[in-house]
Amino acid sequence: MNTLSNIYVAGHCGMVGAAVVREIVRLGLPPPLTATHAELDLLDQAATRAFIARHRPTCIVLAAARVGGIEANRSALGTFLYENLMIAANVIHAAYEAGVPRLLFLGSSCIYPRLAPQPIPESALLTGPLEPTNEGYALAKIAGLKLCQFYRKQHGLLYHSAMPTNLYGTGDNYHPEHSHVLPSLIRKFEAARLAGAQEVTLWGTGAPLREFLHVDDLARALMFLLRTENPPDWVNVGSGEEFTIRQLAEQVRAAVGAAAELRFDPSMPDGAPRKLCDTALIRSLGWQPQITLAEGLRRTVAEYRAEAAAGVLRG
Ligand code: GFB
Repeated sequence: MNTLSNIYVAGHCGMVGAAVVREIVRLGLPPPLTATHAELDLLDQAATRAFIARHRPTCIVLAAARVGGIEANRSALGTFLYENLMIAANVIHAAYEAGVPRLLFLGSSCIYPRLAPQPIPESALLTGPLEPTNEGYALAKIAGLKLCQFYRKQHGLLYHSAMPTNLYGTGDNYHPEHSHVLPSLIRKFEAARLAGAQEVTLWGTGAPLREFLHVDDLARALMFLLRTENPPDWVNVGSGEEFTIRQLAEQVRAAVGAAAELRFDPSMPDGAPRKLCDTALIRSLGWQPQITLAEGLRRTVAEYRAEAAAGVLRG
């Protein structure tokens, strides 16, 4: 069976899901099956089972999730655990019951221990304590990854996972408190540029290191994995380039064309000291990132300005 003939993209309105839909179209594949949150609440097990049983997709990309940056996670650990656990359990189990032959589950590099060896290999999973600021999200993503791995073994279904590093790009969330660091810095520096502000306040110390991958590179990796005959149970996806938060802020400031000085608020959390993904495995399969941070920032700042001008910024 051609498992790419009827792909259900769960979470198609989100940054990752929308990028996957664009990649499916770019590849000339049949238009994917989608359902908005209003049409289908993935927290509702019965509705999720009924939808998947009715449509019987040949493949599911499970990109739907409750996501957010460090403050969103830290302030709602229970919500991030519950909602991501339910989404994973409902969709993965409904896929199994409907005999969906392939499913690709999206996790995150935060599933690895806070002090995992760097770069972090896939084998570091469950070898140490998690980063407290996103423990809820991480536990839910670990459970989803394991459910796919166990159903693959128990039922012979090709359910596998991808663990991306910090993502940014088209359709990102720019909420002042709940967004991830890169979109937050774009919003802060653009506001400073427009207001002629002399200073931008950032969280933490600026010392932690983060790796960033443009969401279009991730979408290419996901469709690459779906065309890989025997993919790993889980595989890291990253750019291999890391920067301190301070270095990132300097690059965002330059991309925006702001002049404001950086000020750091150490009362806000730093989170994990470093989260560089070891991507030797996916590279050995044949995937490579294509979008540098400089090019990605140039595109994303332009998209941010267009969305702000059109009044359609998310978050
Ligand atoms: O992307 P982020 O919010 O989350 O990055 P994580 C947080 C880092 O950026 C911390 C610093 O070191 C913050 O102190 N930072 C500086 C800021 N200024 C800001 C700001 O204005 N906004 C934000 N958000 N951060 C996330 C997990 O961890 O990684 C998610 O919480 C997910 O669940 C994601 O796994 C990939 O990178 O720390």
